[in-house]
Amino acid sequence: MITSDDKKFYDDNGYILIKNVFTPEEIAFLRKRSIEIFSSDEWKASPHNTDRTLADVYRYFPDIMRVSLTQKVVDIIKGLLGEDDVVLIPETAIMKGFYPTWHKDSTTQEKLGHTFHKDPGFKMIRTGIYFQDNDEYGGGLSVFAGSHKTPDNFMGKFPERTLYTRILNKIIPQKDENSKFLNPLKLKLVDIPSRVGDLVIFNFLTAHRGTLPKSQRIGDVPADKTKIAIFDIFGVNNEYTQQYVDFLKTRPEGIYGFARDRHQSKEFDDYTASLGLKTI
Ligand SMILES: O=C(O)CCC(=O)C(=O)O
Repeated sequence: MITSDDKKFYDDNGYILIKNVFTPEEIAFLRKRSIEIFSSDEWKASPHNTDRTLADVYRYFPDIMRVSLTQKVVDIIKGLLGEDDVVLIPETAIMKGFYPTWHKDSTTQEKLGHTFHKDPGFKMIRTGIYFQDNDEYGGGLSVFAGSHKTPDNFMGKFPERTLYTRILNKIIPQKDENSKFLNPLKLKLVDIPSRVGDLVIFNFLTAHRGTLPKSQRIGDVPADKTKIAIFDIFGVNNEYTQQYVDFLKTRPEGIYGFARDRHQSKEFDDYTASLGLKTI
């Protein structure tokens, strides 16, 4: 399913868009079900969730797992990693209304002094299934192509988006691509043009952000376009992936409580094993 051209594109650019991995009906189900969970008390199934973020989703919501985590997805990941012995990291999350700013997924650990992700043996990959198109309202992912091979330039203090910077940006548009701070090596900024049904895949070390609405005002996004997505992380079954999972357990943020306090689910264990995935 993954061709050598796909793998080369992913290895060179640090991301890839795989079209039509899911049917529109499957994504409609995931969107409707997520809204139902967030707008009822169901999100409280885990004490570590919030009404905008569900963590360790599959152990609590196997109906979601059976739609978003399929053999097709696992085969794509194994093809891109070039390995059959792959671990599903216990960090599956559904997020609603989130537009995180530029970062690498290794930025936090690097700020805390970890370096294991710099070893060539560190091979982790992230998937995003977006429950809406990436259009004028955002709803998908933006990346700096090739940034998985460059040093992390987000280690310093990040300039905040304030009313002043937004007004300035309206008068003299400052493109992120041209920012010396965000893009010192002048890499290509790609708003990945994902549509409902597509699978967005990016290297754990790729600089990325949630694509902003074109108006730059998140408040302008209509309710039926609210950004909702599910993210998974996979790693080659080796010591570096284990070190990442150990690091997760040390994260102080409330949402990371799931990593220390694992919910048990035989359905999850059996299902992931049937897909040929390891879990830690
Ligand atoms: O919200 C997105 O589109 C990207 C998510 C993200 O950047 C993250 O969770 O690290």
